[in-house]
Amino acid sequence: MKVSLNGTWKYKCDAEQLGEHENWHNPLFIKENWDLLSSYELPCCWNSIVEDGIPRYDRFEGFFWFFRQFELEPDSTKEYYLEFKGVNYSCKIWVNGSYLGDHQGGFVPFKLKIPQKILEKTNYLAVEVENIRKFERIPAKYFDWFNWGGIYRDIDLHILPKLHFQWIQIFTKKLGSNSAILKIKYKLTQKSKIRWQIFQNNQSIANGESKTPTKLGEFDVIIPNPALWSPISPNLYQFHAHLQDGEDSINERIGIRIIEVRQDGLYLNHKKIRIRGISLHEELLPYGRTIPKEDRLRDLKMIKKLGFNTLRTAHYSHDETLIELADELGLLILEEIPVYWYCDFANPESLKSAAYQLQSLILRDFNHPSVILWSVGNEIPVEHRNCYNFINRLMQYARKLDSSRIITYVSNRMFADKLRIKADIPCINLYLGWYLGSERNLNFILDSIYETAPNRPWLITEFGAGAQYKFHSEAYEKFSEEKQASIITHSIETFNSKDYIAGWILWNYRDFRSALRTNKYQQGFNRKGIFSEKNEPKLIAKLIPRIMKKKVEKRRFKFLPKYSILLRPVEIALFSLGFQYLQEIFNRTLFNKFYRNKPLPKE
Ligand code: GCB
Repeated sequence: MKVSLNGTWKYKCDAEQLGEHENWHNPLFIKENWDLLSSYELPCCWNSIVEDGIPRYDRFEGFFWFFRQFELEPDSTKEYYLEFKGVNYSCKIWVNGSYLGDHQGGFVPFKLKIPQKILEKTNYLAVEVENIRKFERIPAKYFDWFNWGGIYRDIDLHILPKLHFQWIQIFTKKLGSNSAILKIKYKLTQKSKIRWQIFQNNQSIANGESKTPTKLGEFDVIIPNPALWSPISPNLYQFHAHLQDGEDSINERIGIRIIEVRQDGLYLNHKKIRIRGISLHEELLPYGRTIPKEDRLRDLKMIKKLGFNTLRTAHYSHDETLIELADELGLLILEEIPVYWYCDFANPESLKSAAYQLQSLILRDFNHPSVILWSVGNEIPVEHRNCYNFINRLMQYARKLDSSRIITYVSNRMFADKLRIKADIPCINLYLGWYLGSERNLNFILDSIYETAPNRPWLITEFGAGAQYKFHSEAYEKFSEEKQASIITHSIETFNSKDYIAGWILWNYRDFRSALRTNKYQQGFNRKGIFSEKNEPKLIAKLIPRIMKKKVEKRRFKFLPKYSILLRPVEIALFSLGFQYLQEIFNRTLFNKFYRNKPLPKE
């Protein structure tokens, strides 16, 4: 049984970090202060809390406490777990004054067991949350998105029999011309037999049971004439299993589909597919990350309507609701963990944290047919040995956890990246025309980069340009809608002219908040959205359906790009001499101006 703990909570900002010292987790403190504490509906980002008309914690980074009371009839035959689906970044949890544990990592769900002996009829839950950016964290200190804080995804209490399912993983192992083989793996808390059934449109189409009781089990199921899942026909099935020696059961929605990288491209269900994608940050004002389901649905419907077939959930996992909607609507999803720019790659604790986040994400989303790719890093300095090893180990780990999806990372090194040959598909971010050179050079540059990992399909994981909504310029000034439209149009046409490009992903769907973006057009927002932060379409949003459909001639430079390898030392020198250092100073200055470690004073 699952009981939602969403709803009205009490909260207290702890800018001075007094909470632990003054035992705010103690039920005595909570009871005594109950009427004095402010209330708010959780989940939410604390940045969105409005007090007397003022968003006092809008740019606050620091410590915050949340308190809730819940009632139950403790039952000694049951186990009790608290589940938090997203708390940024780190938290400590107490029930009735007893410490349950902590969690690090702002974008993955976690569960903590509540020992039976500490439960009472009326229980007091205290959660200390902290979102200070630190070099050893994942993401580290500087990133190009807003550092929302709080308990911003659902909170549930699970009341389970001692014998229950821990997880179940289902994937398409083989797809023949008129049948599919599904592989099903599961883990229980104790040995039991299971009985299972698969439904298609509420009709049972297969069933069975295990022969011997086990804790870890796996079996194959053959599905004749399967209705496959794809963006064009997102067919779904229902998998149901229950324990023969207990009461617990599990229901998973699945899709039958296979994704493969072949030498000449990406194949979905043995048919070549071209990725036409767009990225999205999990942010919508005024909600921050706690976006209502209807708004997520509206975004995805618009993305499909414009002609995209893929969404990159940049740069961390979004709420699982979004993935469920993508399963239903038919959108391919590229997921990633927030290993981003300069992390503490030499620190084993950072690697542990990244690996933990990867494992949790894979476990959470394993059964979603829309998810086809795991990326373990974005724009990281792979030319450094520590980073190379870090990313390589994460890719190996991801392969061990999931052999049914594409494993990769995203690079912005044109020539200096020697690791990309080990990724299932090389991915590159390229901002020609915006940060570097002109989009007119893309044709040649692309063919040159391709030579660093030839004879394989490539993904262009980012490209784009910024524009302020309603800023028009006949002279194509930077940040005008015209300039943005022109760079993006030319880029898409060039990508479509290359056989080796399996697809491209435009940066970004909607303008999003970022401490790094402070010029007069940006004003705290990265403006590379094709929609403004208020969902107003820019010029490019109107043009995109036409650009996608336009037929382009195939083009290729043959001879010169072969020598592109000679540019490797130049790029390495650029990145290692000074660039990283300058970027660090630049970021630090902007971040220090942007975030506050105190709430705004009361009027
Ligand atoms: C990138 C990053 C992305 C940034 C984007 C930009 O390459 O991956 O996080 O927001 O560029 O706008 O510069």
